[in-house]
Amino acid sequence: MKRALVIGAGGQVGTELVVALRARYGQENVLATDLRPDAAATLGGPFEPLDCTDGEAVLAAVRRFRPHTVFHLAALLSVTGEERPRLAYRVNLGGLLNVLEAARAEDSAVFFASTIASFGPSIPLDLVPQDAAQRPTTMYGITKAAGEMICDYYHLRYRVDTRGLRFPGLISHVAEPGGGTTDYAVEVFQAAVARGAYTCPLRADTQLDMMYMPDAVRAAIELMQADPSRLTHRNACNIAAMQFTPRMLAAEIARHLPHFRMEYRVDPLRQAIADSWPRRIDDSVAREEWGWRPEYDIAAMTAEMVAHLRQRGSASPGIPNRRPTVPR
Ligand code: VAH
Repeated sequence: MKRALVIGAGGQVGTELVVALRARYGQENVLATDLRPDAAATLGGPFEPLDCTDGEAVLAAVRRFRPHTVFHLAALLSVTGEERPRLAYRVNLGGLLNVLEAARAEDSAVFFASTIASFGPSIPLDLVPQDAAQRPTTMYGITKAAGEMICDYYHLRYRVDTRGLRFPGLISHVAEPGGGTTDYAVEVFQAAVARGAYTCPLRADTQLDMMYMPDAVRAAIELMQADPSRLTHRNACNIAAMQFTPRMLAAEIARHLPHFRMEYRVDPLRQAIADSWPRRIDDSVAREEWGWRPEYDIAAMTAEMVAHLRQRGSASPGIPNRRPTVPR
C-alpha cells in the first residue's frame, strides 16, 4: 500500500488513522476526505470534501487520486442509527456500495470498518467466536453485518481485495466519537479531568469489549499489509484488547484521580443496545491468521488518557465536541 484514500477521515478513527498513514507513507500519499469541509482544518494535509452517498463523487475521487487502498470509515453509529434508521441504511450501506464499485473500477483495495455490534442477542454473548451467527437488532449492526457480506461478495465475484475489522468500543483523546453507545468510555475521561464526576448512561455492570485507538489504528494498517494468502477471514476479523464495565473503568480512573465520582442514570436506549452486544469476543482467528496483538490494557489506556487530558487542561479533546455530521 503506497497511497491511501480515507473516507470519513474527520471521525474518531479517521482522525488518528490519517496521522498514522501519513507517518508511514508520506503526507502527499494520503488523501483525507469527509462530509464536513471544516474537517480539513483539523486534519491538515491533502483533503477533499466527499459525501460517500454520492457514487459519482466517490468514483471521481478514487479515479483522480488512484489509491492502493481506500479506508472506508464513514457511518452512522448505533445511537444515531436508531434515531435515524433510514439515513443509517442509506449512508452505511449505500456509501459502502459506492466505495466497492469505485474500488472495482479502479483496482483499489478496501478496508471496511465493521463492529462487534454486528452480533446480536440470539447467541451466547460471553465469548463470541469469529464465525458466530449474526442477528443484530440495531440498524447500525444490521448495516455492518450486511456490509461484511457485501465485501465478501465483491472479493469473490470481482476479486476486489476487501478486508475489515470488527472494532470494539474505541477510546481516544484526540477526536470525539459521535452517536455511539460506547461513547461513555470517552466522555467519562473528559468529565473526570474537568469536573471530577460523570453520570454514566449505562448500568455499572455493563461489560463490553473496548480498545484504545492506537491499537485500533495499528490493527487496520497491519491487516491491510498482511499476506493475503494467510487470510481466510478477510472482512470481519474479531479483534479484542480489553473488556470492562463502567464500574471497573471508574475504579481505574480513581487510581489517578482519587476524588473522581461516577454516578449512574441509565438511558434505556443505550442500555438496550449494549445488552444486545457481546460481553467478550474471541479474537484467536486474527491472532493466528495475521498476528494480531493488542498493546494496551485498561491500566495502560487509562494512564495515557488521563495524562493527555490533564496536559491539555481541557474538558474536551482537541476536536470540538460534536454530534456526528450526517448528510441532509
Ligand atoms: C457504537 N462506538 O457505540 C460504536 C461501536 C461497538 C460500538 O461500534 O455504536
